[in-house]
Amino acid sequence: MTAGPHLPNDLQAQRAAFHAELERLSIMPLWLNLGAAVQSEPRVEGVPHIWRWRDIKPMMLRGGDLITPQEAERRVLMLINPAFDRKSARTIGMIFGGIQFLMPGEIADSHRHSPSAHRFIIEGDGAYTAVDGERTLMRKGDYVTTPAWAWHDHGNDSAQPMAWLDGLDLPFVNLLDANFFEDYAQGDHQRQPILRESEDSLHRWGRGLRPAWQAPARSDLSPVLNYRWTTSRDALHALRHDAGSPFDGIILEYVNPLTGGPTLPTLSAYLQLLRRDEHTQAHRHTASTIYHVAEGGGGSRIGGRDILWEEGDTFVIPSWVEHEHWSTGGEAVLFSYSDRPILRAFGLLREAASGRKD
Ligand code: GTQ
Ligand code: FE2
Repeated sequence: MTAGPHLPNDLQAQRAAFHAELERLSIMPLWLNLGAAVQSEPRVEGVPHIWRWRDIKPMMLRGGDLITPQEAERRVLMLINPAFDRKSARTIGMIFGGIQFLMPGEIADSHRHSPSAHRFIIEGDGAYTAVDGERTLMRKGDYVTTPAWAWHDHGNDSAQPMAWLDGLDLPFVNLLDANFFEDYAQGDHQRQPILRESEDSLHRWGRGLRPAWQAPARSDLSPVLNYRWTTSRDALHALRHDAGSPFDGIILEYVNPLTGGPTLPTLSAYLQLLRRDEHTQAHRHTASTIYHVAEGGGGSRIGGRDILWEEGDTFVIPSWVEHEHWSTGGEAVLFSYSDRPILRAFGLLREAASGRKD
């Protein structure tokens, strides 16, 4: 396998010539790059990282003065893993995270694309997102879905800046060379018409009852537009006396009510409560995760390094890196999302508790 110095000189020379000729034919011998094909476990390029809200917030306000959403298409501060190409639109694994913000009175025009998106509201109260003819007013802590190829636009009719964490499956879609985009703009119309009452999708599909006269448009996407913070948080606290997961505490997955599965084909999202003095056990899995601190503070030991976080911070845990979480000085609530459905669909999901003995 290796062309070591113990080889006769003529064989070494013949191999080198052979490899050079192959390369001119765009052919590589597997034995020169065996690691590209087989690895005893993932060699993960992305690194654990935290983006702090105290760094992001002032940049967001400056960005608000410097560029309009129209010029930007979407005014988003992309969170790019330090180990990745600046132009990769990749935060970790097969997922992207970015901070989008709208100043009072601003709108972001309608468009649609083949990547799937969802959002978790960080700050502000009352900007809207419209998706496929329904508009929802967003509040801090809401979780909003934007399925692939759905028309969507955002607008801030409130008096405060509005910021949210965007999650998209951009690295996956780009890897598959399947990224399509379309502008809605039709003459003077930069925004799609609103065809349904606010909360329509919630009443129709999100209450444990469904309209018996109507079949859902499709079942592989959640028909619920906005999973309200008050509802999610109430559910979390209602279950607070359960043992929960040893690795995640009380953790709830946002689900597609039609299937019980993830809200989007490529993204799963969670809300988790770390109770006072809770310290979870370490584990690792092949799903890559982006965390956002919704409430409180604490820390995570990720690959042996402690990252301390507080409300508004966003951090990532790469595939197959051991991690554990704890709350500090009270309770903490973490929102997170991962590429788990992709791994699961292809039989690539692995999970293992840490071998650590306490
Ligand atoms: O809000 O429509 O962060 O299309 C990246 C691409 C947000 C959006 C992003 C997008 C959007
Ligand atoms: Fe979009």
